[in-house]
Amino acid sequence: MNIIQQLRFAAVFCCLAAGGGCGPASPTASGNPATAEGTAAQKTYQDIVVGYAQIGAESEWRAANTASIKEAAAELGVELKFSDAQQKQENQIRAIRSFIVQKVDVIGVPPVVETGWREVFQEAKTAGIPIILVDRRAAVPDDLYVTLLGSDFLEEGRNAARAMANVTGGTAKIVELVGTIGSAPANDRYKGFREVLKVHPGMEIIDSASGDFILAKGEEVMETFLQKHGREITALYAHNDDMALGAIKAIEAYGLRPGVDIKIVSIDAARGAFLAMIDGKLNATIECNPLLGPTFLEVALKVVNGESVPKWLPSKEGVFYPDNALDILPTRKY
Ligand code: GYE
Repeated sequence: MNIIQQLRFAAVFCCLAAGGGCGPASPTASGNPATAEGTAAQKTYQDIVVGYAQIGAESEWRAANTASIKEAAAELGVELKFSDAQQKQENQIRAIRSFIVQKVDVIGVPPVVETGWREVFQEAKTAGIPIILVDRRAAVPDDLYVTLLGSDFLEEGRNAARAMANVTGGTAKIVELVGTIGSAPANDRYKGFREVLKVHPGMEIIDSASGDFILAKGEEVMETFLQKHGREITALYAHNDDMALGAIKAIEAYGLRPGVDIKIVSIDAARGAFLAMIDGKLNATIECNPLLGPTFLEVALKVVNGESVPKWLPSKEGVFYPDNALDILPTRKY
């Protein structure tokens, strides 16, 4: 985390600890009835019903995110309506509409792609149900969602390029496995990486294609890269760990050594990445925290109770290398 992020994180944390009220930059939660202070009964976790329109189960990250939401709800006694859209935006939209019909108090959604949400978010707003964006951003006007909880994907992309410079010594012919096309993390991880590449003229991206954040697709696309470019490839940047793990299989099948002949940097820092680093097959992973359940529900309750929350609650993230992967693995929660 750079200093600006640290300050921002500290500010957000203090703000939350102080119970919201973060000044003019922090709009009041939309969608809940205005209540005169002291007159309305404050709701508790047991009083609220929350809908979560999950994307699917494409990765270890996503599985950890789902578990975090479900576990936090069970622990706090929140009634959770959970839906799995199997990677399809139309299913997420359908789930949101069904939550509206069921009159839930708050809806959480990680938008699978950035665009195409305006209409359904407006429907939620009209019904007085606040939307909390969890994990991924949506391209909608600010008044259509209360807050975004999640990572700085641009910074993750920059950190991936910095890590790539570290592990390659600044000279590399890179292939890139992009995440889901049109998703906020794929867009930003693509852009952030290229920003930092500008100061490393010895590092060049020679090919880039989507593996949709899925292990099997990462393997498939890496096979194609190898058929096309063979031994010219000296490095791989994967937008998530699962695609890197799939690519590792393809590299081995091709007869090259992942982590040695082809240096690999990926994003998420899930346990599978730590195991690959311990095996010497992955050279770095950039952390992206999926354990958003407790904060999501804390914010949901605040919003229901009419408290203001910051427009973005960024996660705190690190960068990991193989040298201490073995020591760190037992402390990893996902
Ligand atoms: O990196 C990837 C997952 O949106 C941050 O989605 C998330 C990404 C994560 O499938 O593994």
